[in-house]
Amino acid sequence: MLRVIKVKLSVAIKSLKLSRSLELNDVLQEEEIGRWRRTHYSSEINSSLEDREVIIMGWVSSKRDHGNILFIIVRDRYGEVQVIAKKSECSKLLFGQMQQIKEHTSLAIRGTIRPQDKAPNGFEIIPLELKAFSIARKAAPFMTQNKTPIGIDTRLDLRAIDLRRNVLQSIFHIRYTVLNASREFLSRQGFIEVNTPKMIATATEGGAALFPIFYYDREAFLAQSPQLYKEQLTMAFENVFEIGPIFRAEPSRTNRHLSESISIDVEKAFVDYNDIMNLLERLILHVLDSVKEKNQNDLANLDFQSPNIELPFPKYSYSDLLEQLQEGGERIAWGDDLSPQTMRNLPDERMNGFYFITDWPTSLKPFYVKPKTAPGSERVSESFDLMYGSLEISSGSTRINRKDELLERMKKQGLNTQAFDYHLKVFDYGMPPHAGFGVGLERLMMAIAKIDNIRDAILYPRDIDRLTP
Ligand code: AMO
Repeated sequence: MLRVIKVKLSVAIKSLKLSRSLELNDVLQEEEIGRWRRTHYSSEINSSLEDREVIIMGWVSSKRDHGNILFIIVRDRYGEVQVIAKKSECSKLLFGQMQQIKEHTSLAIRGTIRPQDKAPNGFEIIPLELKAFSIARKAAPFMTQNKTPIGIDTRLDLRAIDLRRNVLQSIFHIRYTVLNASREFLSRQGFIEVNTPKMIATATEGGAALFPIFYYDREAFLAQSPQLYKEQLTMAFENVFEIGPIFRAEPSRTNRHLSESISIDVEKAFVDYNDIMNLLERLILHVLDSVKEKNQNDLANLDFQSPNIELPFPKYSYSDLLEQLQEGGERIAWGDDLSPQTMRNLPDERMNGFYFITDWPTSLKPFYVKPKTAPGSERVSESFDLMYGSLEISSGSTRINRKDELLERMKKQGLNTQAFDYHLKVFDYGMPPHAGFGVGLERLMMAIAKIDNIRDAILYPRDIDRLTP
């Protein structure tokens, strides 16, 4: 009891001392931006600005208090800058305000530039005036600098703050390059970008993984892929691509599945799956080259060398891989799917890079995938998966372009063909031979930026347990 009273008394004395040393208007207050504007980003602070006055804006990413000297690191979108406040150099008011700043506070600092070898960029700011826009109310459960912080769920609960971390900044800068490079490559190859409906009437990739929604008085679904629309669009535009969301009601909790993901979907007329594998590997090469060119610092931040690749990628047929696996002791039969666990047992060193698995059993592929046409070979399809180690990055195929064949395949898979009337009817008007693929953007990011959990390759992941933030 006595101890409790002592502690309470010392807290009261401390706060009395603090309130005495801080006059009322010394207390750090939140202010409006008013007429203040940033004059320089952190990355723009260099020797040409020595002794000049600047205004920087950003967030406090760390603070060190040595009594008479305070070091504050301010982060903006391009990096960090050090602000140093010495009691002997600052007004009493400013030093007092600087003392009260907490990590994550958003603020502006007006100050002069001075060289400092130990500071980021070799310069630091001597503050003259401070404006706090939004004072951090709490200490965040993780630091901006941490590379391997606490559990992913705690981070995801405060995702916008988590995204200030250097590692994630780098991942999403790389992702932006991947998106731009994909658009650039496909546009140059004569593809046009399209946007297809995301509220749809029928499943495309098998019924199990659908999200049903209310569509006025009818049932509808969130699109599992733009598959049928991109195929139809080859009738009008020949070469199309779409970068958009796909929705999969995945019941499993894995590090490689999301309920909402972004796919890079491509469809091309008058070609088959061999041409499309060639296009896909050139797309991957262009994306990797762009990342190496534009994101050197980000890759260094992630401590990762992007894979060096050579074209063409190795191709292994499903049947050959199966044989290898069986020889290695796997109990697996022709027609079984190749799970990531099974794939990890492949003896081949080459499996550590990109490679194709081709010619899958027709029974394992969706109804639109074209079986081989040589007599007796229909149980094998003109299809492929692009793999990176044991991770599937993309799948694609030649598609069926004749209505009667498509109807037959749908019936074999037990689909209600009437529900697909809207799709089947266009096949009466000259559907060209065509082929295409879909790349999972987040899966590709896992390969390019060595991300272990797919949730870190997307800003706000959706999975069976998470619908917020
Ligand atoms: P598939 O169903 O294989 O094929 O999907 C294509 C690619 O999308 C990614 N992907 C996923 N990524 C994260 N979480 C998921 N739940 C998820 N599901 C799929 C994978 C996968 O390789 N219409 C065909 C493509 C085509 O033939 O054009 C399709 O959707 O990287």
